[in-house]
Amino acid sequence: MPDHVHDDLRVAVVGAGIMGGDHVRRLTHRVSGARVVSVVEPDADRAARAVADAPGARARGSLPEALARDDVDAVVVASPGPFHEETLLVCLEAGLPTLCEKPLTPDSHGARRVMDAEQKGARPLIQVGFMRRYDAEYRELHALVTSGDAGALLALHCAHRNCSTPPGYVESMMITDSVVHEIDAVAWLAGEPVTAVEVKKPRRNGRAPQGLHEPQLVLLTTASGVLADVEINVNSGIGYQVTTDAVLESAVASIGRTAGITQWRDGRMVTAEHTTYTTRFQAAYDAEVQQWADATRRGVVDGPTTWDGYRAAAVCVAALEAQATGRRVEVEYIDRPAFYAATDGAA
Ligand code: ISE
Repeated sequence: MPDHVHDDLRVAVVGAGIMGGDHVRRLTHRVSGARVVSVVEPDADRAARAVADAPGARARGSLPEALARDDVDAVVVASPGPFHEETLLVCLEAGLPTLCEKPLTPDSHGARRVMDAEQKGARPLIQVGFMRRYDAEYRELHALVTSGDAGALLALHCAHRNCSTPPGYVESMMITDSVVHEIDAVAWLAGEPVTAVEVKKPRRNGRAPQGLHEPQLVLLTTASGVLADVEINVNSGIGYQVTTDAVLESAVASIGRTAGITQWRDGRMVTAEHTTYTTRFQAAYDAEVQQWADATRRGVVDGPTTWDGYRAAAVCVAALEAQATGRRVEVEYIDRPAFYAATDGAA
């Protein structure tokens, strides 16, 4: 793609499940300066539903088939995490800017292979979909912490609650698919890496599917000692809630109470609550994808990079060990290659 794209960015979307389908609609109806030309999805019904939402888009059997048409400027990857590495290597080989949903890869070895391939090019091409950095309240909290107005950040209490898990969701995904959001957000808010992880398992919720011991408490410690406790509770049955209470030296700040209108009726007070991430974070996803499309047309990546994806994957490796053993595990990182700017404050 030329460094400056003047017409619409022509996007291939890989994966048309919940998130991919959502991105196709977003790119078609809410993002300016971009349009979907190809949808790559093995499930024919999903592919048909996605292209029906995007006039002019076609379903393709594979990414190489889509790229062979020579009409793709950029790629959005929204397939399951274990398939990301293979897809990203194809995108990098073709020199295409790519927005990859989290996790970049489920483990840090895969993330390193992607970094190695990316560094063969002239500049970073991949942005990782850590969309919480684009949520208005997360940004306000980030601004409060970085301003220093309320003193240093000391601790974070995070709750991450889903209604229920989809088929195929296994215990490791509590870390690699769900808490990976907090893993990035905590490092971003604290402005420094997570250095150690512990996982505590309270009494098991009998409603959880077989094989899932949950909820769990994931304790993340950062380089200067900020401690974040994350309640991961993915079969809570209560709705979709992501909240953070931040303890600073001279303030406590609370974000994520996003419920809708309150009604008083039949002797009860009822407040609507989100039930899924696509509505809870819709505005954040819209802002993320618009900003990505704008930056891509200017020939830059201005959001979380492969380095942030690698760093989150390294914490996931430690967290999986902590989850399996009950021990506190230190996180091991390679040094940041000069190719990647520090993006703790990016987005
Ligand atoms: C899902 O993949 C997401 O990214 C959601 O934000 C998260 O809440 C959920 O637990 C994940 O499975």
